[in-house]
Amino acid sequence: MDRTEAGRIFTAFLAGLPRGVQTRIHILTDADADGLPAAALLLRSLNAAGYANVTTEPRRKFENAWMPEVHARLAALKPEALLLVDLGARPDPVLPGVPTLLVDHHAPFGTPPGAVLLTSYGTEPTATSGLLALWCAQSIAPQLAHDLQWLAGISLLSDLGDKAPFAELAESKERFGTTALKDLTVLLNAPRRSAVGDASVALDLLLRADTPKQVMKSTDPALESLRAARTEVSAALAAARKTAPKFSTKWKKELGADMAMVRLHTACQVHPLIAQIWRSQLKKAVIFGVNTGFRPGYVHFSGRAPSGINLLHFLRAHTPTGADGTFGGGHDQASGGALPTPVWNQFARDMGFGPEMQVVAAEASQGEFPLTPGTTQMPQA
Ligand SMILES: [Mn+2]
Repeated sequence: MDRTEAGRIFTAFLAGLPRGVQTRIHILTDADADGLPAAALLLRSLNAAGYANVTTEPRRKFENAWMPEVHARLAALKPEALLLVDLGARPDPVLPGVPTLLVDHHAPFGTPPGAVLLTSYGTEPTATSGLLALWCAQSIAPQLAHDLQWLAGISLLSDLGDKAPFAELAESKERFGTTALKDLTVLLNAPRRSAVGDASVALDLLLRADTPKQVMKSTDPALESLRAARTEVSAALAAARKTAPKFSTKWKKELGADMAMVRLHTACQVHPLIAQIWRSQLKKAVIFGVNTGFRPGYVHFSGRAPSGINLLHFLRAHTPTGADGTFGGGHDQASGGALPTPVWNQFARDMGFGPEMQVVAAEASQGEFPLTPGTTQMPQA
């Protein structure tokens, strides 16, 4: 997958749309600082190329692109084409009969029937969704893609870090300023990690922003909202960092490493950050952030593995009965899942952990679970 190939797939998909530039296109994207700039690049370049009816929204807390309640919300918008961005790829249908393009870089489980998968998975280095979106944008609106090149830089910083092996990151830093790019990346990632977990403010900001410096200097109230989310997440992270990991050697032979788990209880999505922080200290172990307070009735966990250890394959080989199709998604060295509490308890035992990783009913049902005003609570199934 490269720029030419991405542009070819994207323009071929657009050429097949039922009503040309009048087609109602909806973009559902991941809520992180890869998915958000990717969606902004796609929507703004489509607009610049004459597509007048394009809308977008970020995935909400707990959501993935294969939940019936998500499909119902998407269907209510009556889209004539659907773009799923940075959300993984699974073989199950999304909106049957609606032309669907998936733009993604995670290890796919499959492709929905009739959908087109534009993925960088399998190409090294692996382009982020934001970089794929830049390549798509370049194929239909080159001037705008040039002006908004920094959106791809943010996606690279967010998913691959400062050393991302893509010339596009160096170009972003050179043209738009390293500090502003980094500061904005941190802020864009905050809302989806907050207890409410709604990143629409961050996405809206990217739909009107010209440059990262202009955004960081602005008095836009959206920026204040991102800063408040950042403060909330920092506090949750500081609390979670106080807990020490527990270890299991049970799967050392098959996995190639010891396993460690750090347990935390917060409505904020900081379990991936905890895994990342401990990874740098436990260089030879697979480390999981295990969050018992993220979603009522569930345990969410996020793992990081040393290079050479394929955590994704290990998890897929040990998928427990009762897991949904998101278990073992992500990347070879960054994978995890969400399990109903009883399924988690069995899984934690199977992984060789004792009572310290068991979640009892009373604890599972307590905790802080604020809901976004105007949204409905997710089903507990
Ligand atoms: Mn991504």
